[in-house]
Amino acid sequence: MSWGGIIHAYRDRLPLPAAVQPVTLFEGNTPLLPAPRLAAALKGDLDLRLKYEGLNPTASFKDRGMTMAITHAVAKGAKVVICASTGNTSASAAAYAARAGISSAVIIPSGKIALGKLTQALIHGAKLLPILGNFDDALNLVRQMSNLPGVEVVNSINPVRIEGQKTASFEILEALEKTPDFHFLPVGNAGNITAYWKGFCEAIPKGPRPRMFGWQAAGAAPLVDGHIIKDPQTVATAIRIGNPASGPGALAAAKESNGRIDKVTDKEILEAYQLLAKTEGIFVEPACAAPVAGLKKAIAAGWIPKGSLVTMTLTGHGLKDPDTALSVAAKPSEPITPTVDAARKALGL
Ligand code: AN7
Repeated sequence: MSWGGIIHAYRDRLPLPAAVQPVTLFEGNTPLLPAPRLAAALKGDLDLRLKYEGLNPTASFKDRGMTMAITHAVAKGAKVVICASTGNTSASAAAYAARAGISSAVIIPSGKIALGKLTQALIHGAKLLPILGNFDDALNLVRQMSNLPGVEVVNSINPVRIEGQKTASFEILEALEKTPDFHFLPVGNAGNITAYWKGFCEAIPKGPRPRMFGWQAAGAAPLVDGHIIKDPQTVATAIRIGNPASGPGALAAAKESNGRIDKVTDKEILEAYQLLAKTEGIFVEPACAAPVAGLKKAIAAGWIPKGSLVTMTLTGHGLKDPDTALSVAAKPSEPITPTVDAARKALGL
């Protein structure tokens, strides 16, 4: 069967008006890659599989929820979709709105959006509104604008977003034909961990289900620290969020699954980011490295029994944030005259 997107694949498990035509870019159906070299580098005796969501149409997991949100918005007759975003939601909303022939407006924290995400929103024709504030301030503004006529909010406070994102859990279970012991993923506004847990609960009604391990950045870890963070800071701008809208869903997922929400430092995130790229050939944006760093911490702490099957979501592609990649990678050498001698000398061959 050819792939036609998550609504086509899972329509019977998604809430949709009967006759509606999906707005889709054929999102989903992302690979679940074995990662033995990364597992070994983390000193873990485990079977690690990476759900590479950076291979969605706009290069992040947001497309699963956005096909649902834009399909609903069009069915309701919305003319404009609006969202607050740390970048990926805005890129996805802009693309799916273009696909549907409606307009989009995105409210972003000024100066804190990765270059690729900003580029995507602009090329798809979104109205981009930077604010003097962070993501939490942007979401607060969007909530206050949600009753304007013809406007539909497509943040994950819109419950159909969560519905779309839960399909990643279905795909993991189908690919493995068994249940992972653990599932690791980053946590920002906490919609995705809420969605994965919903997906696992629906697909495995009687259990046992994966233990959910969600990871925040240490400078933006309200769910670990137990209070709102007024001025969240992290190199992982995607998860620079101090007051997550779906916080209760994340805490419930961790509690009900006997999992945990924990944090890792920016230093640990940047180390894990490079390790993943170098050991497995998989390039992600910094937020995705939070669960990689988290797995290292969990293995060292003895939380992962030998032989465990661990799945991990890599939420966005590395090309989203070239600036961070260039800031940590080795610099190219100076230009040479193109002779074998000069090339051998420069390359040490
Ligand atoms: C790559 O785009 O919040 O815990 O506005 O872009 O569901 O918020 C992005 C979040 C993880 C966290 N990884 O997911 C936005 C936004 C990447 C992300 C998260 C985001 P949630």
